[in-house]
Parts: sequence; structure tokens; C-alpha cells
Amino acid sequence: MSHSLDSSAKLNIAYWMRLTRTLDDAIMAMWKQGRGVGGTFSGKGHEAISVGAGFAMGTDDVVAPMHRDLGCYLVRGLSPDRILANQLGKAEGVTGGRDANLHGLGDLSLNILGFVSHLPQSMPVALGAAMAFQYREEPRVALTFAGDGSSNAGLFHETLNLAAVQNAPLIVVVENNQYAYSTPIHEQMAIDDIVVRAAAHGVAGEIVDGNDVVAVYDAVLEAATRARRGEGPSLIEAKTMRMLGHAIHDGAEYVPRSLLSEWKERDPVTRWEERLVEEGLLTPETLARLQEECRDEVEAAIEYAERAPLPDAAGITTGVYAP
Ligand SMILES: Cc1ncc(C[n+]2csc(CCOP(=O)(O)OP(=O)(O)O)c2C)c(N)n1
Ligand SMILES: [Mg+2]
Repeated sequence: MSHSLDSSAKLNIAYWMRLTRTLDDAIMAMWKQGRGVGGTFSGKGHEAISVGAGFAMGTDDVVAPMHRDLGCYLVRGLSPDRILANQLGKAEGVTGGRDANLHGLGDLSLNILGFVSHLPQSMPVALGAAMAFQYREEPRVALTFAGDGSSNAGLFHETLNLAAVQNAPLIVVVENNQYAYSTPIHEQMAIDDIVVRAAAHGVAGEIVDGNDVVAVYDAVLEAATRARRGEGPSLIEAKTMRMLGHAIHDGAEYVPRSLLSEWKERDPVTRWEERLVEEGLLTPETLARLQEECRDEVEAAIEYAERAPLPDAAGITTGVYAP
């Protein structure tokens, strides 16, 4: 258990985890009600990873989250208003209505690199940022994420290899959620642990319980400390479960229900809340209030985003062609 988290940080983490879950649930409900635009992804089950990893980064560090990392965007300062406005294709969304999804959800003023695509196209971009920090002798780190499926792609290996050769301050959190779309992990690879791929490239590797926010936070913080000392890249395999389908259109009928109920017992959000109640940092009453605050914040964001204007059609070519 981390000694670097004081009571207020622990409560902060509880807030970010609950806000992430509440926003995620709201997005799923809106899309099912026909109030969404295009497709969307859920990160249900991934909250300890996205919040824990994001929380371990300094504000000067760069993060390149992916489609299951709503928590990381929130922790880094992208408000639910802006996220929802983007998801609904509104002018005030992060991409100005260009992409009504989690793709492109970046804001360089917050040191968030926009998500390029899965499999894992953000990884070499994050490595580029890490190499720039190293070149300028800045004590900054780049954090990015990849899925289990992504870890089979060439780009994953090329990026790890170059990161190791360059001794770059890069942290890759592999979100091993047991499935890549409908393909279970044992049909994707002949190894039990993805972390062995770190050793193959000369990168430090560690496995963590991806449903334990402090385990993720500790591992990422330690990797960042090592990277700042010039000790190079790290890969952290966070084992978890994708609790819904690949995206909103996918009912995940191919996932055994027993697997889901097994993982539900280890739900990262309620697990952390229960732990704080046990520690006496939350009472059932203060916990209920925190959950209500998150609901109110998400409700307000939905109202804002649904009322926000669509982009002006006259500007449709702006930002599309290089000047
Ligand atoms: C080159 C390419 N092929 C296919 C896809 C479609 N695709 C998007 S995500 C995905 C699976 C990703 O699985 P994983 O890396 O395990 O991440 P998860 O979605 O489980 O978090 C696929 C096949 C894509 N984005 N890019
Ligand atoms: Mg996966």
C-alpha cells in the first residue's frame, strides 16, 4: 500500500473514480436512448487503471490516453462538459465537432495528446514526446496505454524496442481486459502474461491488479520516478476485465457470464469506496453525498452539451487542409 497518498488524495481518487463511472454510465444510457451521435466506448472496469495512472503523473508530464481511459482525461482536467460536447459533435467539443467520439480527444494545454486510434497508434506519438523531453533534458515523462490486442501489433513492438534503445522516459500501461473485440486472450497469444514482452525488448516490466487503484498508482509512480532518473521506459501490465462490449453496438454475447460475475466482485470503483469506508475516511453518508455530487455534475454536463450549438457548416473545411 502506497505511503505517498494522504487522506485528501485518497478521497480525490474516490471522486475521480465515481465521476468516471457516472459519466460512463450516463453516456451508455444516452446512446441507448438514441441521444448519442455515432458510436461510443465504455471503460467500465478500467477506472482503477485510467484514474490511478493519470493521478500518478505530474501536470508537466504528457499523457496519451485511449478509448477506455475516460478517467485519465478527467483527472488531467478535461471537464465532463467538454467531453460530452465532443461526443455529441458540438462546436465546443474538443475537436470542434469534427469527431463525435473519444478519438482526437486531446488538449495540448493540458498535456493530453489526442487519441489517434487503437492498435496502438498513440504509442509512437507518446514515444516521440518522451524522446523530446530527453533531448531537451527536461525531467518529464510520457504515459500511454495499449490493449492486450494492441500488444500483438507490430507498432507495439517497434515502439518498445525504440524506447529501450533510446532509454526514453516512456510508460506504457497495457490494459489487459481479456478480450480484443470478440477475441479472447488465449486465442490472441500463446503466453500467459503480456509483461514478458517487456523483457524481450529490454524494458522494465511489472504486473499489477488493474482493479486496485493504489496498485496501479504505485507502479506508475515508481516507473515515472525511474524514468526521471534516466532509467528508461517501463511497461506495466494491468490485468482487468472489459465489463461491456467492445463498443455500444456490441452486446458481448460471446463473453461467458460467469467471467463477468467473477470480475464484478472485484469492481474497482466500489472496492475503493468500501476500502475508504473501512479506513474511516468515508462514512455511508459522506459516500452517498459524493455519489450524488458526481450525478449532479454529470447531469449538468449533459444539459450543457445537449444545449450547446453544432458547428457552423461554413467552417467545414477549416483545419482539414494544410494552409
Ligand atoms: C489497424 C486497425 N485494425 C483494426 C482496428 C479496429 N479495432 C479497434 S480496437 C480493436 C481491438 C482492440 O483490442 P485491445 O487492444 O485489446 O483493446 P480493448 O478494446 O480491449 O481495450 C480493433 C480490432 C483498428 N482500429 N485499427
Ligand atoms: Mg482488450
